[in-house]
Amino acid sequence: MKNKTTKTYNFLTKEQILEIYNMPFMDLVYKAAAVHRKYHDPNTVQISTLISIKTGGCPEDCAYCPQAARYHTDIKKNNLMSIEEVRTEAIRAKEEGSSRICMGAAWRNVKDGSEFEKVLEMVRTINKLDMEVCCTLGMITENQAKRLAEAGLYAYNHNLDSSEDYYKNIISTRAYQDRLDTIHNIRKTNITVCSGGIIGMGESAEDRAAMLAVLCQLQPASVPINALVPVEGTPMETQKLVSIWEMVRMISTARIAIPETQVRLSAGRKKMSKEGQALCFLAGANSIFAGDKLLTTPNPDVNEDMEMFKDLGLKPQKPFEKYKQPVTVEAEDSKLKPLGEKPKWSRPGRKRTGKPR
Ligand code: SAM
Ligand code: DTB
Ligand code: SF4
Repeated sequence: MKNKTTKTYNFLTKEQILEIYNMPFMDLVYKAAAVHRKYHDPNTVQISTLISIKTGGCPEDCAYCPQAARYHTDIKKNNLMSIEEVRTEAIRAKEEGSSRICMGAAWRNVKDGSEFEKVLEMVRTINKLDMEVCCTLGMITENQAKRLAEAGLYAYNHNLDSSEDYYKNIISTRAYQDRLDTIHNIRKTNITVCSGGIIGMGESAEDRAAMLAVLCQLQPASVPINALVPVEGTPMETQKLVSIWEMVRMISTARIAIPETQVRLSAGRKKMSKEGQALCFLAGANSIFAGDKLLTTPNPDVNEDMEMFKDLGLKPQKPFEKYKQPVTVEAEDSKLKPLGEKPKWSRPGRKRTGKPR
């Protein structure tokens, strides 16, 4: 059991990471598997469950995202769920073997007010179920991060998604620095950082290596690797699916570059064979999202996942194996108040260059 400590890490450069990424496939997987075994139990995989607590209608223009209001996608929009609905879904997920709940909201940033108070109560509710609680709510201030920590939040997910260079091609309503600023705010608390990206958006291997180099500096406790799910109506609807070989390369490279992190085999599993996923686990992926839906897109059937776990002899990870469970402070005992800040997150407004490269 670790506390958040200061440690010396071996930070790799983009060039070193690219060299790893381009190793002969067999050498790469062998090396990654060896690193994985040194730092983790290779037969244990964490099962997390996503709950989309507020779906669609997002003001951002992330080119991959079906929840951006400006794209015409076929998703069912929803206002913020009730605390009771979230509790029921979390209990069901726990019964199905999940040890972590990740609540996602289609927000650009968190605003102080009744909706945020409700999210804080959702965090308290799930922490009391003895499950790891993660939130992904967009950009947050230091005070909001502290309030989430006080409520018992275990992790905050905020992806870099790509390299700083390529970011401008996929999002124009915020800058890379905004992402780093939010991560910086989270790191001022005991909340663990979950940050990763998407491959298959037209980025180069150099972009993938550059993103991993930034993550290597940040040393997040968890790194999700998503394969783009091209959704009809988004600017990325015609992107070719990323090959399993690229996915395994990315997972292997993340495992070698950031040995202690949980590497999450995230979006894209629906199109992967079980053999392909087994290669990902061998290469160091030790977490998946289970449940028939991610946030809005389909995910493999839970029974099929359980069958795969049985075939591979994988066991679900218990909660709080890596970091200890936070203590929840009840709303009435809280020392922290909303500050009603209006932070100046940037709007670079750069025009995306049409089709992603
Ligand atoms: N609004 C918040 C934000 O952007 O941080 C939280 C929700 S957002 C949907 C969480 C993450 O889902 C994104 O950062 C992105 O990595 C991933 N994601 C969204 N759409 C995706 C898609 N079509 N394929 C793969 N990953 C996707
Ligand atoms: C992450 O990196 N992937 C998850 C979680 N963090 C929030 C979300 C994937 C979303 C895929 C598209 C969708 O279902 O809407
Ligand atoms: Fe989707 Fe999050 Fe971007 Fe909004 S900020 S469009 S929810 S990825």
